[in-house]
Amino acid sequence: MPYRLLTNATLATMQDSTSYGLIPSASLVVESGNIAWLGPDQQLPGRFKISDNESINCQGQLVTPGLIDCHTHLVYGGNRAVEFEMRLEGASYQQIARAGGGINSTVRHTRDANEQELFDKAADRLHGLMTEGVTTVEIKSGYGLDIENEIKMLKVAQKLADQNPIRVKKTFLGAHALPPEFKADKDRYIDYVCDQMLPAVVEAGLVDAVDGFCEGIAFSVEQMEKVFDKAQALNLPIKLHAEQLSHLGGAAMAAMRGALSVDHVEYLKSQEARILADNNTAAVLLPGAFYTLRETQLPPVQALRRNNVPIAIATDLNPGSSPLHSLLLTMNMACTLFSLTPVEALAGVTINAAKALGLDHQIGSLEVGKSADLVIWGVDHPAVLSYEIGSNHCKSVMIKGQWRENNHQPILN
Ligand code: DI6
Ligand code: FE
Repeated sequence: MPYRLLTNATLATMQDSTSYGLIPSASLVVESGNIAWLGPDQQLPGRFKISDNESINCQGQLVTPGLIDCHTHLVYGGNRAVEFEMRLEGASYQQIARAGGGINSTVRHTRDANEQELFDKAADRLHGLMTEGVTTVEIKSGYGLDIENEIKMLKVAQKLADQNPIRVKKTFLGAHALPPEFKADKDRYIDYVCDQMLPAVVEAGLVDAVDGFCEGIAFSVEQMEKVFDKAQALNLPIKLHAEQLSHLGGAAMAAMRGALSVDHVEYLKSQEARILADNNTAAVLLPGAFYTLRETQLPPVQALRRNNVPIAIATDLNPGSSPLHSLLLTMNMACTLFSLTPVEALAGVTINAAKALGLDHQIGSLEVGKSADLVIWGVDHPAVLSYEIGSNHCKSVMIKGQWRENNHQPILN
């Protein structure tokens, strides 16, 4: 069977998150959608040199794993530009939320939109990410907040996956905000999430993981525990928006239950980093939300590093706290705002993002046996990806061994 062959590449293999794992003048062989061999050009085994193989000379350009945006809310109706104006006039994110705006304003617009309208807008956002070399994206529900509308959102996410050359992970975020029809009764809503919504979306086959928003303006640690009890009884992995605006202890609770990730974590205490490490829980940093909300509390990056917690970064693409549509810009922001190194930023959107989705056996690094999801970049060093602001050097993208046409098929030679 013919192979696909890349030669003369600068591979950033990202096999561990502490170095690029650079191999200059390297070859990479793709067979049946997976990486069959990689290493220095001179060591390429003779059996891969046969003439009917597709062979591409990368001319020294950088090749990385496909990028992974492991935390987005990219299916939603309307936008929150007016709230952006309100915040600039002095209102806080929490004040706007308490006055019925915020997440609930997007819930109204999402409930009003039909599936096609949601799909068309979300497809535009997704295509924007894809042009930057994103080959895997996580998409959360959480703006429907009832069975019909959460299913509508998750179906849109599924349709995006079916109609685009991208891997999509769908996360149920029913415990995102209290919808107005539940008045002030958060406990009653959590019972509805556990007893009715979650079983219904799982029955529809639309859920890969379960998330929640553990915060003063959302749900308590105890309420999230109820949701996780139910999720884990259904054998679903869990993750949590935790310690974003204040410290409630949700991150430690989720980690002790083996959560894939805890996300935001600006207010995580340094001593809690160990709990994440002990449970193999990734910390997903979201500099877009930090920036948009003009947060000043930095996540405890030193403690995360010291404890070898996998650090991922993501856009958090959403209409309220992070209208950020670029994963490359997110890498730059993670470096400048959170002092991540460019190695950590690239690991944050490859191997560690794969860990945050429970997919690191399959994607996230250039490694024999993993899916051939990769990007050819017109740069000579991987740090350029984090260093430049607003550029996009993505030249060609391969997913599951296939060149993605709208990301240009490389010229054969
Ligand atoms: N934290 C976030 O960053 C998003 N959800 C959450 O729980 C924000 C969602 C929004 O403001 O619409
Ligand atoms: Fe989020």
